[in-house]
Amino acid sequence: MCGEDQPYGLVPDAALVIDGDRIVWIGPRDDLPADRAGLPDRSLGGRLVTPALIDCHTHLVHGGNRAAEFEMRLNGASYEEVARAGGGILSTVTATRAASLDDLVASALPRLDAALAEGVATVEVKSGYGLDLETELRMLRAARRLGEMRDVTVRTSFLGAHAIPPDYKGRADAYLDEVCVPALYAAHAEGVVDAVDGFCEGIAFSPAQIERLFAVASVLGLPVKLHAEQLSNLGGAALAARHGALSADHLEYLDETGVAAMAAAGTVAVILPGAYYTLRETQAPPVALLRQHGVPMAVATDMNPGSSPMSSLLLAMNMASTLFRLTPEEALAGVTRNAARALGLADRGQLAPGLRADLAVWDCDHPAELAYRIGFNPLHQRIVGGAL
Ligand code: DI6
Ligand code: FE
Repeated sequence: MCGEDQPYGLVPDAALVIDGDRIVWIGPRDDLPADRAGLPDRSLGGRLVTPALIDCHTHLVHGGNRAAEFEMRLNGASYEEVARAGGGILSTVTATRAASLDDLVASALPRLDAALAEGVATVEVKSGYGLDLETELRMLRAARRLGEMRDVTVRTSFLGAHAIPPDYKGRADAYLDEVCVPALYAAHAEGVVDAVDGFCEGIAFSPAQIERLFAVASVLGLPVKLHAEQLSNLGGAALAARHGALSADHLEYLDETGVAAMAAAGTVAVILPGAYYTLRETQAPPVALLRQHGVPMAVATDMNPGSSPMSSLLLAMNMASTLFRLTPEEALAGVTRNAARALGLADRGQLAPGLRADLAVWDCDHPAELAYRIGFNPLHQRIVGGAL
């Protein structure tokens, strides 16, 4: 079992007591309090148990796919060139606008199931491929519907500030005022949004525009997070930190000023090696600086049709270790404890009394195996809210 203190918080020959959907006791089996000893018990066969995994950054609801753009890039075009040519995010916008709620749910379900099969029990899903009020809402409703169809907690982030739609080309401020902000109000009124996200980048929204969006989030009492410093350094992470952001995500071009601002604000660094890998980025996020400043690091898939068509969180752990030099222990904390924090969820991500009994049971001898293997899924079973 993986609890808190030791490396990985590993407790050999452990017992864990669950009451309802909560963990009520965890420790060495020999220390099990006498009043617990008589409870009906179930052996997990000496297997490794961790908190169920949390994928804290995905775009798993979207229409269509971008295999054709993948081919373009292999023929020499860069991600930014594809985006400027009207491809990229905007081609997914076209496909998503054309998709019904049922279509969006049906196409996302196999991707969600792939995540669950790897022990995921909490997943964040973003809007951001609608860029009009109706489609942004439809994406968020689809995400919520997925959460009703499966044993998983779905957290939704409003990402209306993901790209500028063609009819607002060159008029990002007008898009924010006329579409994005009204859509956010509508999503909030409908109760389908847990956080507000944005893409702060030369090909998307400026820091000043993100700041305006975050001011609205603050009025609505919604926490914020930000795609920051993915392709260039605009100071997005420091901006996010100033607004008390739950997380700043990507961060390849983050500098030490940004790292320090995140550390001071307690903002989680979500690193997304799938996008780094897919875009063949060469600048890695400043992991050593993040570590040195004590910024908690989370790891996620960024599961999206363009820059990270990857549904495997276990693979993201491996890539975070091999490409970014996270230790396997950091990678595991990145998909459990720190991922929970990146979503503002204090009730999960660790094995401790009082927390949700969301567990993953693995056919592994040691937790390092989770980040070590490539393309192999050692999950034995998921236990979600105490239920097998
Ligand atoms: N950065 C990303 O990596 C994704 N969104 C973003 O802001 C990419 C989305 C896409 O290419 O469809
Ligand atoms: Fe993303």
